[in-house]
Amino acid sequence: MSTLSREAVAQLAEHLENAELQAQDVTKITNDYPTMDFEDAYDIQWEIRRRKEARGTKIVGMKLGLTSWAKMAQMGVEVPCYGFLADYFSCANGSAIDTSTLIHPKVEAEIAFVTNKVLTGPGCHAADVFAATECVLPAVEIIDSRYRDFKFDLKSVVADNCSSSRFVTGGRSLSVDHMDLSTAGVVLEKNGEIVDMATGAAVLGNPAESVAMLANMLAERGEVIPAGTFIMTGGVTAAVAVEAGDCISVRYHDLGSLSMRFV
Ligand code: OOG
Ligand code: MG
Repeated sequence: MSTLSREAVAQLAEHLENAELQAQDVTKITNDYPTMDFEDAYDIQWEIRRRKEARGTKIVGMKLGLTSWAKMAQMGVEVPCYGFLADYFSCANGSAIDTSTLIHPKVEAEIAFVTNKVLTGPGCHAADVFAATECVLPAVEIIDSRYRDFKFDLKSVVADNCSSSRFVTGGRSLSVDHMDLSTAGVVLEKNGEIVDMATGAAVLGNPAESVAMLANMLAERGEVIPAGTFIMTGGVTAAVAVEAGDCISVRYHDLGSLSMRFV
């Protein structure tokens, strides 16, 4: 049940999108709208998406956030969320990422899926996801909360498209039946030093569960995951802050590696 008027949703979407486009942080929106609910929060996110599409931006995928204990503990939020990926979020493997367009970026190592059949909730589960997966591939997300000092609650972060900002993918793609995603290791390096590591099981036991969760959450709004969707399943480790001058490299078991530098 939403509590905000259409005008308030439109105004908050504009406010948060401007914060993103101008790389200017803002205070969390629940400070001013303490009674807003989750439906309001997703209404704001979908309105930001509508604003971008109206300007010609293409939506190139979806992401889940807060799907590992490492991330939930880091952010103090214990429920996963989803967001969308816009075309200009995508950066090539090995590229230089301009920090002047960002507020306070952090990187996360993730495992991504590409679907080849529509996935529909409620009741979508990991086996449905395996049966609808074209391939899995490595991804690094660069998150950049629009909220001051990354301080938010779940409703505020949902409205802010779950801090989505940039992502890098590439490496090597594999079919899901050629690997065990739960034991697939990931090693995250910053400036040549290992800063964290994890396996795919960090994400809900198996990252396929994260894709199923997306289908089930979208069903609440009458939406599905179309065939051919690129989906990032959420950081396997805590996110690592980066600034201009930093180099990040992530090595994945069987999926190759991804790297980027921040300028
Ligand atoms: C929210 C987004 C989290 C992930 O992979 O867990 C996320 C945040 O931590 O700012 O993208
Ligand atoms: Mg993420």
